[in-house]
Amino acid sequence: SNFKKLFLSLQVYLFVCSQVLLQVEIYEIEGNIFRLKIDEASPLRARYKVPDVLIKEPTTKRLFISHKEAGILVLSSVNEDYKLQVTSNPFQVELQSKGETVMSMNSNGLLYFEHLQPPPSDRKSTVQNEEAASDSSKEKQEDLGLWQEKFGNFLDIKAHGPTSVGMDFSLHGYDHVYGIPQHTETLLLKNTSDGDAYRLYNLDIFGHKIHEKIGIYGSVPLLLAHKPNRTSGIFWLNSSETLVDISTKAVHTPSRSAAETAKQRAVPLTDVRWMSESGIIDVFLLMGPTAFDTFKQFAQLTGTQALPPLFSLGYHQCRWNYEDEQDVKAVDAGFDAHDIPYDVIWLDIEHTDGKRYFTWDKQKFQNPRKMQEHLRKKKRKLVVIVDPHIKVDPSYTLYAQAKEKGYFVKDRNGQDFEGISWPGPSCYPDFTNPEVRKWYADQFAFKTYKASTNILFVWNDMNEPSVFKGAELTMQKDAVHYNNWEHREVHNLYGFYQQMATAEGLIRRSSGKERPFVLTRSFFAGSQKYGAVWTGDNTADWSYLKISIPMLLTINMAGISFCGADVGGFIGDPEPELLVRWYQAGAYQPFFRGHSNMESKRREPWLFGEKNTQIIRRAIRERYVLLPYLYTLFYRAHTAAEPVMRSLWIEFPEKMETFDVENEYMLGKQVSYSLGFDLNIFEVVWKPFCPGFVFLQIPVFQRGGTVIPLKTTAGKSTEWMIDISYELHVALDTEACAIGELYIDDGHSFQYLHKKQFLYRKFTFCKNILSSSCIDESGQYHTTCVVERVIILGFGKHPTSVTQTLLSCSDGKKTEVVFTYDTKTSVLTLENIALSVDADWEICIS
Ligand code: NBV
Repeated sequence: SNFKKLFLSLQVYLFVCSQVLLQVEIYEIEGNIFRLKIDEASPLRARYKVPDVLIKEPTTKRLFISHKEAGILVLSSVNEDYKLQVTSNPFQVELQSKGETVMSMNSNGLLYFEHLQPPPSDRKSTVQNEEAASDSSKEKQEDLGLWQEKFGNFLDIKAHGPTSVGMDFSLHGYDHVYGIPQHTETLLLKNTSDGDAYRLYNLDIFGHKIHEKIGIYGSVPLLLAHKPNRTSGIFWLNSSETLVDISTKAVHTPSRSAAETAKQRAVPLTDVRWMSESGIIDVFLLMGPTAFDTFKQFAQLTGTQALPPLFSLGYHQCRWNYEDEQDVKAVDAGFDAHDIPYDVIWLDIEHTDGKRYFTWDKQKFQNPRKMQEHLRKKKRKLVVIVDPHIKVDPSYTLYAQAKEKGYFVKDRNGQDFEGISWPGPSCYPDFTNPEVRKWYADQFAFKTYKASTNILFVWNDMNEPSVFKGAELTMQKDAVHYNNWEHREVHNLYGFYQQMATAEGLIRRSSGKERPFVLTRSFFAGSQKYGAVWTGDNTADWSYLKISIPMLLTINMAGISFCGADVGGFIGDPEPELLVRWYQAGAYQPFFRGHSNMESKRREPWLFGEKNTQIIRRAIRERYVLLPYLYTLFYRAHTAAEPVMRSLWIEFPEKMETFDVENEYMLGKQVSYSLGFDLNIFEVVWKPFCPGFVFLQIPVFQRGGTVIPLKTTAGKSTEWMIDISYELHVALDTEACAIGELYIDDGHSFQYLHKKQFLYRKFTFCKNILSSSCIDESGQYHTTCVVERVIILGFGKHPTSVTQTLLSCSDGKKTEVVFTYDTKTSVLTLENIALSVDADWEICIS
């Protein structure tokens, strides 16, 4: 009778240890997302619930009870697309979409929840009083053992005792799972039946090996599962040390059809078990059904990629270290002398006064402001490193202030936690405290950060946090943060918060006007909102170039499009061919920075002979020419959560042969990059899974059916290129059609957001007409830039005439266009056109 009773959420209570009540909450969230939360109904003290990662409290939808019987409750979404069957004994939840079981939870009975207990001493007395305990002394010792743990020489005192949580999920019909960066592993997640679980625990591992499941630098607890007709995701929102076990198997189910009676169908199934050291179980089930839907769902929860300032998509030249002002000027001049574009030169830790961040080494950088003015004139930028550790030095203002205000993370005895890092003894700001973040952000104000100017941007390194001589080279888990939370609860958030505060600081120093650029080494779910990440200290070896692709694809899947790997490899010295190949790869990756270690030989692009300089120059120039397309992709990442760099399966979700490809990927929908192809220019290649890829340059292909906007040539930096005209590459599909788009704005401010100062255009080629139209009429941005050249690839016949018409112009006059046609390659080139980028026009070919 109560069939249609409406529920906002379902709350179920479970008992663990036959004494402690757990509360289960199940929600449906707008946009095909479900949330399952499990916490103790009345814990001894609150358990940690990750704050600041979800951009807002998700909007829940109504679920209703569609079936109820002893021990079973079926909840349905309003449109009945989804059903959740909740069983009580054993507790299990099965999630169905239109009758198809997609996921089930706790089907292997691995749900566990270490409920909070009184400390052993209190408990002993309670228990003695009650005279109810078994009093074997061994048992007591084991009991105590759970309240502390030894790690090498480190003793971790667990002030609140054991607190771990875990649960298993079965993904039905799936045998391809991806995600959970960051590991130096393959794109496809491997079975961990060997006992080697994927670990999510941000660590600084210098000289890390490849093909390891230990976590490095950053963590995003998001796993995606894919099968030909569906993609699903599991987002396990927990910032403590987390392990993920994966096991894929074939399950034999009885056949349903009569014809198949004798046979059994083997259906793949992947079990994923998540285990975290503390917190609660708070998990989001992203129901897709497409990969792009899961990206949107994750972005709906954690935000989209911040739109980078255009300069930051250019090439970055870094080294540990560019020594002094003369060095900076010489390297900068070297780029001009060798006609290589670049946008940013970077300063590593040695530029500071004794590793006191926000200061300058007065000998080496006597006039940093003048140096920045010099770079500004060259239309270039500077990035400086700002690590989180703060030198213990009462005469260092930053230290003195933080000390006085009580802004440092504390040790378990309530003293400022002191670790060793580059400056020697150091303390660590507690970025989990909003007041500390505000104070930190204020340090970037021009008047506070002496000799900083608005061309200076920031790099946050060592923010796992890295603590020399610390347990696993990080902060002890029993250190204490804001609101008395132990470090173990917040560990994976430390870098996330530092980048958040830094980005906020850069926005604030410009009174909210300018977009920040902040690169971080450590990251978590949601870091995309604050800037870029890189994969850390890789090695100058071919295997690291190869692994950079699956690593970056995985980071992209986890919502962080703006990522890259050190070009050339940070540690060691690449042989020239490796360096050249790395530039060619990096030019087609979202964040493009050459970087090298202190001990590595100098590596500026012109140091390897004229031939290699020429190839590197060509790769970097190609990057600059491609920037209109890349910037448009970032706009899509920012507004529609589409990853910039995509594994092939994302674009070809039904082609099983793409599911494990990791030496090839798509840049947006239209360009594919492939490590190791060598073909002649403009040769049409027919790929088994997608006919119509047209070869552009080693080893890059344009997908048939697309229009890519490019600049006609590269300039010295992005700022030099503002007025350079555009070129469209139209690659026809088998129907002789193509589409593409172009996004433009001022490249640096928030006016695209607040004042609609943007231009969003569409190019369509159909029935031999190429037309330019507006995608978003609300865009107000104007440019004097024109489309100067159009290259149509795969045009079937020699045209007799080509005309252009400006549609916005009332007379609609047709004018002739000069063209050349190459019969051998079917390439039609239209030259000297001058059609405004911001106008509607048509080019007709007959
Ligand atoms: O600040 C020095 C380096 C930096 O160049 C590198 O990119 C970081 O990943 N940093 C690590 C600290 C020292 C590493 C040995």
